[in-house]
Amino acid sequence: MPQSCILIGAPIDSGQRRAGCLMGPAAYRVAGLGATLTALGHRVEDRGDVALPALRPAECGNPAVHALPETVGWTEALSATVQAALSDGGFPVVMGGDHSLALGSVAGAAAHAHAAGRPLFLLWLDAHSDFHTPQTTTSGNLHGTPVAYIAGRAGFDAFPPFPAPLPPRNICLFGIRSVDPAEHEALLEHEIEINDMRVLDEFGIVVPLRAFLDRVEQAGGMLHVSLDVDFLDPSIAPAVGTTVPGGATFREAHLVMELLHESGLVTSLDLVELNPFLDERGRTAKMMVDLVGSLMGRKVFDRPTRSF
Ligand code: 4U7
Ligand code: MN
Ligand code: MN
Ligand code: MN
Repeated sequence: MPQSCILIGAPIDSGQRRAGCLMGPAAYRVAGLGATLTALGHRVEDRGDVALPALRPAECGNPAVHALPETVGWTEALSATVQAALSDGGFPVVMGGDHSLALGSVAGAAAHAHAAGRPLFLLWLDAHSDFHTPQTTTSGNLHGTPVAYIAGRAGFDAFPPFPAPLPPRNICLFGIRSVDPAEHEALLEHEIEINDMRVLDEFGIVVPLRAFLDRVEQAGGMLHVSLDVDFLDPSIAPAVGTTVPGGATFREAHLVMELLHESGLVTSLDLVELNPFLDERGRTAKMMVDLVGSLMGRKVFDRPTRSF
């Protein structure tokens, strides 16, 4: 089904300390994200880059935390932009920017879903669990915190209250292989679905992903997908600051996207953590654009008479 894709540039790099993620939106445009979607039959509207509002002082009690006022500002701005795109009947594609942008993008999706009376589900494709609070992070990098905010954990007083926090059961972490001790302890207390690489090695991509998608469908849910470049193995996606070996292969990643497309359930998308300064001749940006192509309907072979 053709969608009205709304591209939203989020040139955010306040969620971590390595410069470069702010070039992400430009790299996605250069790599042909819009043309890829148009070629698949979708309408595409590029709303340009979100602007950072005037900053207010902010405090969270942890002196290690980096750039809190900026990240709060981006959260407010992006939340409003994503909510508006959904209200316009669009399919928001947020071009990051580091993963702190998901504090805002998922807040916007949650506000929309709440107003529409539908439950929101979250698929988090990442090497990391991103389940720190501003108090537990030792790096101080807020790109490691969005899942905790979305799940309604305490400690985000500096941020706008998360609209309708997601029940942990509505959150699925997929591909993780780096979890800090404080995150691990907190995850044990929440019923978040955790498909770490150990699980995916044993069962493959299909069984755990279909099981989650079945739950989304049965609940009549909306589904936000947050794709961190480091979900992918660094050998196929080097342009990221936080590489972790043992990530998803080329075909595993495309299969995730193909299954998501066939489900027809995805309602919004983040592309995060691309650092074009670390790329090799644009290959990571192109890889990400190709994955969006699979998510939005590109097929290896289009079978007219049979669906999977
Ligand atoms: B990303 C980390 F310590 N957990 O808190 C931290 F390992 O958005 C990494 O998934 C966070 O890339 C990674 O800094 C955040 C670290
Ligand atoms: Mn992440
Ligand atoms: Mn990550
Ligand atoms: Mn990262």
